[in-house]
Amino acid sequence: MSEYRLHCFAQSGNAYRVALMLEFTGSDWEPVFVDFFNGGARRPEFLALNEMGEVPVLEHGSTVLSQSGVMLDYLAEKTGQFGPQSDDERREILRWTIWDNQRLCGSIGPLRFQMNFLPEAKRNADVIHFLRGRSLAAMKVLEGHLDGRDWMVADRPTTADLSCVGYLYFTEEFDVDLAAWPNTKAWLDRIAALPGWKHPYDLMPGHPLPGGGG
Ligand SMILES: N[C@@H](CCC(=O)N[C@@H](CS)C(=O)NCC(=O)O)C(=O)O
Repeated sequence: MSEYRLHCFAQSGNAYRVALMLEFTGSDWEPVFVDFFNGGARRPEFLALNEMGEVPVLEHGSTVLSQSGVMLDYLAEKTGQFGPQSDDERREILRWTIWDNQRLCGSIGPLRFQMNFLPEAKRNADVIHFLRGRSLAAMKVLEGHLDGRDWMVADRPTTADLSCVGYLYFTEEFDVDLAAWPNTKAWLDRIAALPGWKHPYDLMPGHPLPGGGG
């Protein structure tokens, strides 16, 4: 059995950031497929791992973690990579990770879900409009922050970068053309050029979905 086990599925940007961290750090890890679209995160055995009913979950020996931000922090500490080198950096990484979870991926994740994975009869144009507004507002903050800088927090990539990219390699699935977001595009290309980078659909199991989409 691998040292780390990540409960995940290919369409999950929340899981992607942790899978990417495991890959970038050369960790010995394996994905454990959660059949999310068929209720896999609501089954008793999954809820026993994470009472929040959310993917991802990371297992490392007897340590079981939920919340990707916690996992990134844990892995930075365990591997000595992508972590802070000062108290100021630690606070900045935390600040952007919380913002990402709440505003950036916290808006894009449900937007993409509404647009791609919810059965068409259940999609709601008002909800999509609302989430799209929030997503674009957050992307504007990101685009502005990346103006004149290569990485989110430091002069090197940190877990703040890995957190924020969660859903941004799926932009065509929520109808965003990165040509209009040059700083974001250049930053995504920089991350994709790091050794070990893989697209989420190549890194985690479950793509393509049997019925199409994602
Ligand atoms: N802040 C959490 C978000 C996790 C999350 O929302 N995961 C989605 C799958 S990508 C989920 O499990 N959603 C379950 C639900 O909305 O009920 C994290 O970063 O781990």
